[in-house]
Formats: sequence, C-alpha cells, structure tokens
Amino acid sequence: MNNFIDYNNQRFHFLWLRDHCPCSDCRHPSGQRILETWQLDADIKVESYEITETGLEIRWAGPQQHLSHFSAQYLLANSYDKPQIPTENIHTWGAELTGNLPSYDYNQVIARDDVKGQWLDAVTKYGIALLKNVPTEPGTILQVVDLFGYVRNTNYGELFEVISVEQAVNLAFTPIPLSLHTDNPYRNPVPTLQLLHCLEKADRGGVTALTDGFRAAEILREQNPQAFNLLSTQAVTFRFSSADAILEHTACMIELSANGEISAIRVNSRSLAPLNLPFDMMQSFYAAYQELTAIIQGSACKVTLTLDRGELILFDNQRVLHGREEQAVGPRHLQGCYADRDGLRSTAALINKRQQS
Ligand SMILES: O=C(O)CCC(=O)C(=O)O
Ligand SMILES: [Fe+2]
Repeated sequence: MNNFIDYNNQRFHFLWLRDHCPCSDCRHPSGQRILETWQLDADIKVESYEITETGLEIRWAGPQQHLSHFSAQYLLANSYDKPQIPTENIHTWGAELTGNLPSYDYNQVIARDDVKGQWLDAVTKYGIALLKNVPTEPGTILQVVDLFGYVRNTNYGELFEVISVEQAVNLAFTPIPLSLHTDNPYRNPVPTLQLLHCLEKADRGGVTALTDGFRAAEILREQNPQAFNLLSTQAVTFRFSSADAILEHTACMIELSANGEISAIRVNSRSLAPLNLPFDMMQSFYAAYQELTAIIQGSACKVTLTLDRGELILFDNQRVLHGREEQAVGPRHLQGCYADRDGLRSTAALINKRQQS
C-alpha cells in the first residue's frame, strides 16, 4: 500500500499530511504548530480520504479517527518534490553601477509607503541603496534605521563617528585609506546591515569604494574553482581588541548555503588574525585569498563615489564590501551604524502586503 496521496498529480506523504493538519487541535489560531512531530507514528495510515471541490479530506486510521481538511490552495502552495525556486530576487552587479546606484529621496521615502518599499527592496536585490537629502543633523541615522528596523548596538556605540581621531582604536577612525572590506567579521553574529551617513565631505579624498562580494565570489568560482573551494571550506579567524572589547570569530571568507549558493562574504585585511592552516595548504590559500581580493579591488567589480553631505548608504554587510580611497584632506565626518536584515525584510514584506491589498 502507498504511503502517500496523489492530489492533482502532486504526491503528499501521509506523514507530511498528518504533520500539517490545520485543525484547531493541531494548529493555534496564530498559524503555529501545536502538535509535536516527534509524537506522530511515522507509519501512519489513512482510513479513507476524499478529494472534494474545496480540497482534500482525510480520516486517519487509529482509535481517534482524527480528521484533516486541506484546502486546494494550501496544497498547491506547499506541494514539494520540485526544484526550489529562489525566493530572493538577487541581482549581482559590477562597475556598471558607477553613477547608477539605486537611489531614493529621503523626503519621498518618509512620505510614501511605496517608495519606502522600493528603497528596502533595492537593498535586498542589489545589497545597497543610496538615500539623498537626509538631514545632516547629527543622529539622523538612527531615525533612518527606525524607518525599517532596529539599531544593532555594539562596542562602537549605537552610532559611531567616522572622523579622524588621535590614537584611533580602529583604522576607520583615521584619514588612512581602507581597502574594501566587510565590517566586524570578528563578531558572531555579524551585523547584517550597515549605514554610513555623510555629514561633512572632505575637501579632497575620502572616496567611497563599493564591490558586490557575491559577484566577486562568482567570478572566482568561474575562473578558479579550486581557489573558490579553499576559501569556502577553510575557516580563518578575525580578531579585534581594544580597552573595552575582545572579539574573535572563525569562519570562511566565502560562506555557502546548503545548496551551494554564496550566502556571505567575510573580508577584512585589518582584522585577519595570523593564518593557521595545514602547512601544505598555506601557499595555495594565500594565492586564493589574493585572487579573490584582486577581483574585489579590480576595476570590473568596483564602484566609486564620493558621498555628499546628506547622502547615506544602506548596505548588506554580508555581501557588499566598502572601502575608502585616497587620504581625506580637510574635515570629513560620517556617522555609521549597524542594523539587521530581519527588520528590513519584515518591513518590506509588510509594505508589499499592504500594496497588494
Ligand atoms: O570612512 C569611510 O568611508 C568608511 C569607514 C568604514 O569603513 C567604517 O566605518 O566601517
Ligand atoms: Fe567599514
């Protein structure tokens, strides 16, 4: 006897169906599961079932004769055994985005739900969006985060001042150029979003460089699969220490999801701890690391721009690398802060739902 039901040419295991029973004994009105999967009989049997106009009705075998009714809509939306279509609309980019970053006007974003939705969707799609005409009142960056989520507080504070200071604890707080990097790979969990808001622009220099790390890693995968394999399987350690924080995390520079997709990038020359790898791997690991970073810094991938007063970039810190080129001459003041993707995605999904209704 089969252990599944064929519904409209989609097969559903008995066990899957029992586990997804939507009745009020099995599901809370919130939609959350009440039944405990571990308590189900893995060989559960069906007493009888009927394909009706509205869906599927099942009477389960056993003393309780439990009944389940599934709507056609639910079964259609949740049928399995088909290629998983990526739900996220990710569009990788290179230098062609120079002068062309997805850009939104702050006043429109705060006035219009649809524009706010477009701004947030752009961050998911491209990993970055530029906001213009943000008031240069210090601290406004925190109000920008309030538009979509929650500030991620760290040892650098709720927000941090990117200005040149004496005895800086971090190269970011000097006028020195910074090679393209993701922030805080020494932290776990790492802040998944970063914001940088320009309050004052240097007379010269202080140019912002940006690279889509997903594109760079894809290029490496194509041009040198062995190098890609090393960077996505050999973990390295990143470390930061100051008077008030000692942070360390060990993970791969290229992180892959279970189905082999590039899911996160960690590159930060300043905070890479001494490499500790098998002796015979060291030379080839360096070659792979140099090849990836050459792609990241290369002109095919990199976008440069000089942030003007009132401009703010919001970007995915596990995907888009940022850097600073040319020593800043004259006062320059950015405010930075971290936030997380969950809040952004949730706000975007709520807006999309509102737009559809
Ligand atoms: O000064 C800049 O443009 C970037 C600074 C930076 O990388 C940071 O604060 O994370
Ligand atoms: Fe940074």
